[in-house]
Amino acid sequence: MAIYCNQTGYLPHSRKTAVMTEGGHYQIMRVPDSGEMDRMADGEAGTAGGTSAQPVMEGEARDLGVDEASGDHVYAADFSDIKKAGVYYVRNDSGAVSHRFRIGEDVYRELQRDMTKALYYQRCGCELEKAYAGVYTHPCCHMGDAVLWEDRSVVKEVKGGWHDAGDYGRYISPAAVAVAHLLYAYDLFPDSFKESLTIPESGNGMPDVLNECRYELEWMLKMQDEEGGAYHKLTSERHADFIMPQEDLAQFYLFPVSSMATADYAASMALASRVYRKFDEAFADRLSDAAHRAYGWLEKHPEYVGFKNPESCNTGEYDDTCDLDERLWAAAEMLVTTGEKKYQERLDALLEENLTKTDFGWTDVSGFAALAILTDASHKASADSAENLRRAVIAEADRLVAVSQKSGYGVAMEPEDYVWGSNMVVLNRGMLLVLAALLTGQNEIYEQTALAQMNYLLGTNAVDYSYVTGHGEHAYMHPHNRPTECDGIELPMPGWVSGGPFKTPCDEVGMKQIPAGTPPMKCYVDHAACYSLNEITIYWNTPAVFVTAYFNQK
Ligand code: 9MR
Ligand code: ZN
Repeated sequence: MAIYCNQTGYLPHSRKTAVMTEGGHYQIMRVPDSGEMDRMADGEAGTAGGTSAQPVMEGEARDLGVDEASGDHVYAADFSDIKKAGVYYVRNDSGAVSHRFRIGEDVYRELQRDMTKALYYQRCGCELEKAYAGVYTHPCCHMGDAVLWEDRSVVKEVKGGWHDAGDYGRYISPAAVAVAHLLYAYDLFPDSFKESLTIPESGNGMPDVLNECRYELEWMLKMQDEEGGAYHKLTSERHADFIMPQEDLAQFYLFPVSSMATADYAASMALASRVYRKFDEAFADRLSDAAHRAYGWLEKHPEYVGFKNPESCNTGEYDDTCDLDERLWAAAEMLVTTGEKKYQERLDALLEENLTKTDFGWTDVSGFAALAILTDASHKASADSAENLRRAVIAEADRLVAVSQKSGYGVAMEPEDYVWGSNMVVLNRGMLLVLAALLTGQNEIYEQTALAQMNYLLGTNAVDYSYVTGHGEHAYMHPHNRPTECDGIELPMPGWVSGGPFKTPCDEVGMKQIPAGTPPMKCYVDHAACYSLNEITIYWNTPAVFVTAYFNQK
């Protein structure tokens, strides 16, 4: 018997349910805060039970039937009516208790901050100093020049950027997508980004989320070739062993330009030029110039230029079979940034293709085109194109609401959606629901369903884990992340989203520990060797920042 809840907490006006694997009677217990405890000790609280938790609500669990993705028969303990800020837990008649959680307006604030600050720890090519990194310091890493994979006589200085994940590679499409999640979040919800992240640039007049993104963007600016194409990636030939980044002295290579990377590059650079313009004209001009040159490359290369790892190379491939969604995003961003007719025509033409229009991941970026066009205050797209995108967003949001309602855990995931990095799917769906809420005057069902995705991420799931380090009584502890494994510090850096369950794990430990036939939602192990279940990446954190930033505005 178990009771699962969002171990971080619930906003006062949100729908709140814990999921139980047994039916019957439940009670919601409120833990007195320290001020109340002091008053009780002074005898002011009368004889109401000393300093222990008090039941504040009770009810009969609702039978939800069998949840397909977990195989569990589950029951809901609803406590939506509790709005008073405080610390609570759920218990039932068999004596089972949930982890503690908070109710409060600010439950997602520290979470958003930590998930954003996490990117600072990925900085490459600089020292992480104690003043900013606390115990997670390390000297400069990856300081050497890179050479072109295809012509070793060409040497380039391409230091900087964020390590992509638990490995030390840096890849353009994932970088573009991560930066985009953050820049759109800042652009739409600026009030949620007022807090300092305590990074070297803090206090310079620019919001810290933009300071942090600039670290990545400055590196991206170096990743463009003379013709405007973006190198697909910058990595060593093989993944480093489990060593600290400063110990990784392998040669890094620039791998060939791909159309996918170049289109993502054009789109994210155009977006960045818009967002940074009011803070730094010169930087915005550099970004805009890079976007235009990348777009020029796309026009010169209308055909798909893919990327495959050379035989000897085992670092991330980030390949794709279609670049039309990337080209769609690029056209949309160039249109919103410049207002030029030629981008409008290109966008109209690409929207005739059979594309999804609602994804925010590294393989399918079509949702960013919708986001850019539908939140453009000056309505530069044709009315038909905007309507086409809007319809796609609302239809997908409605589908996700239905999937979420069917799930016993409230997550908008079908059993087959538990792929490598399933938490990215969960969070990208959270983003889509937020976009739908934005387009419909904060439609409550979209907002509540977006929050349900956060509930799942933070503990309302069949393995009882909060998938964010440092957040929740039972947060996962062993991310597949080289520095975390090597730094000798027990606690991982806070604020890292795990990739999460994967129905067909492909790392050795995961394959060994997860019996065949395990339901998809339970295909998870909190083990540092599980790169297909428990890695971290920049682009699994950033959609969570987007979703929490929406809810932190209020
Ligand atoms: O996140 C990527 C996932 O969607 C793919 O299925 C997987 C296999 O191609 O690769 C993941 O990306 C990894 C990348 O290749 C290298 N850095 C770590 C990434 C996360 O595991
Ligand atoms: Zn590095």
